[in-house]
Amino acid sequence: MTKALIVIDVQVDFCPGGALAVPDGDQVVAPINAMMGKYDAVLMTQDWHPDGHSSFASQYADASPYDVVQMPYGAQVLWPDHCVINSVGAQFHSDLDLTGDLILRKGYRPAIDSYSAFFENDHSTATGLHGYLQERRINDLTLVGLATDFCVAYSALDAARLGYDVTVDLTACRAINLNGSLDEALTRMQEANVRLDGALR
Ligand code: VGL
Ligand code: ZN
Repeated sequence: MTKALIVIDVQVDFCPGGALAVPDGDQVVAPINAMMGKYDAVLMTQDWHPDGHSSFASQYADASPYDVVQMPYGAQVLWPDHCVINSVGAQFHSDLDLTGDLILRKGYRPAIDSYSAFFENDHSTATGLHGYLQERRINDLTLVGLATDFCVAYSALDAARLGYDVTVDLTACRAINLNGSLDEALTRMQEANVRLDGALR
């Protein structure tokens, strides 16, 4: 069994003071750094949006952040501008250990958002991560990071669907929790046989 730790979006904009701050988002950094030595591979994702990305509420005349709109690929939450390519907010948290093998950027296509590390929000445009993991014979994934109910959950659900053995370590995750999104994400992950480790924070 080859095991990877996948660290999701531990970036300045998702931490307190950031543009899309996840409550206590910075609290994941210490536990994640402490976990890294226990895996054969450590991969990180980085939310990475061009200016004017279609998931930004600022792009619509009469929309506010956290409104939900219909995109050609389905429902999409509109967010405050965040993780803009090359901005400070898109950088990893400055205390995060970057001794990893791979940084995977996602969300860089203007017309489509990408929560999952595996597929964009149309659930069919691949990021290439599955091929990377297959070629390295990695079949056991532990996911941690931000946010539990969006990018962590979408990644975990896709990974389970692709046949990986998937664990989400809740002690090293924090949630946005928008209109029940956390409960829904936890239920969907349980139904998909994603192992939920540790107590919810
Ligand atoms: C995320 C909303 C928008 C996340 C990224 O990392 O969970 N959420 N972009
Ligand atoms: Zn984003």
